Amino acid sequence: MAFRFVHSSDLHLGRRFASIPEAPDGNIRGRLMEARHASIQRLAQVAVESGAEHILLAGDTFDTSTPSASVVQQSLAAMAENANVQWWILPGNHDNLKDAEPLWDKIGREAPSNVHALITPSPIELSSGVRLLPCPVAFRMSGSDPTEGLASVATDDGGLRIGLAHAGVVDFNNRGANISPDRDRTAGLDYLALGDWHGRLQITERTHYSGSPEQDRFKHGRRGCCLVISLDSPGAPPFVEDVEIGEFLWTEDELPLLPDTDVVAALEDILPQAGHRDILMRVKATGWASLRAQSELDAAAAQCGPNFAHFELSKEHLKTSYNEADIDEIDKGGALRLAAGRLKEDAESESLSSEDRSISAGALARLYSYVKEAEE
Ligand SMILES: [Mn+2]
Repeated sequence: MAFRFVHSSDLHLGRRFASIPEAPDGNIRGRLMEARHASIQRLAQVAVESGAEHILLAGDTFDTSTPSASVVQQSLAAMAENANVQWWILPGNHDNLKDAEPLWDKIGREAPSNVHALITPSPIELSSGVRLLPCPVAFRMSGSDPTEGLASVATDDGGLRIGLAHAGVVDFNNRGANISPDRDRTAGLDYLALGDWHGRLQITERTHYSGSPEQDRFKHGRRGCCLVISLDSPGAPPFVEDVEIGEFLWTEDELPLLPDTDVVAALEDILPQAGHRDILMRVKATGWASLRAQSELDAAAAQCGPNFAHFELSKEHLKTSYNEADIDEIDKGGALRLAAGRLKEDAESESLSSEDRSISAGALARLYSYVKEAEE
């Protein structure tokens, strides 16, 4: 019978999401933290539904080396709820053995019987003929490949060998301590479960990053998932199933504009159909738009933004196309018109630096919107 387990990583329990601005009456940071905690229950549910008894967490289960007592205790209590599921927790770089020593001591003392901290690199028999080979991160910036010793870890009986480690393979973070991309082969592993990279990523047939079950940045473009791995027999290729369990979608979408684009319709076109409350969306406007179109776009963004968990419109890469009609709308004559004309000249000037040009362009766009607002 196949040996089946769940692979996840980078839960970052207790992360505070300080980079997400809190809405005045909102609680988005609280909801994001809560979703991280809830991923424990979701992982257990996937394990139960797929008939897996073991969940391997490939590092960074906790966001810091000193999580609060309530983050730790509530996490352990959530793991204890499904007594038939065994949790195997690997120290990662955020919660490495050295910096997080009190954390691992606490887990050692207080963990329920189905939660196991992998604080030594000794092989563990998960099931008859199935060995887990953990590579705990000893300290941050260790400078060496944490899986280096795996080839020499003998498991004499010719059973399954499952590696568990936390580091980059390609040089994600320039840490100079990356896992050799052929480690699965050189260490005779049936599967190598990795953490560190927060998006889902396959390295080889046998080497995978599950990614974080809840995303925390805009670059991955899909909800977080976990992996259900089935190993039929030693040497046979693993069967890997992605199970999407993330509550929040983080998405960055480009909004390409031309001077004649209907910006409101173009924005509506790229908005997701439903579920806005659980979506963090960043819209990156590019191309060209008139002052009028930019002001309409701002108004449309202000209108739809509150539907979302978080919404931001970036116009950093949007250039302004000027026409006399827009400048006329500011004023047909007088001081305002003079100021507008001067800003337009500077915004288009070849002799000014691009920074000065964009300051003038921004000021002109703001002047235009103030005038439009005052008219309303
Ligand atoms: Mn991480």
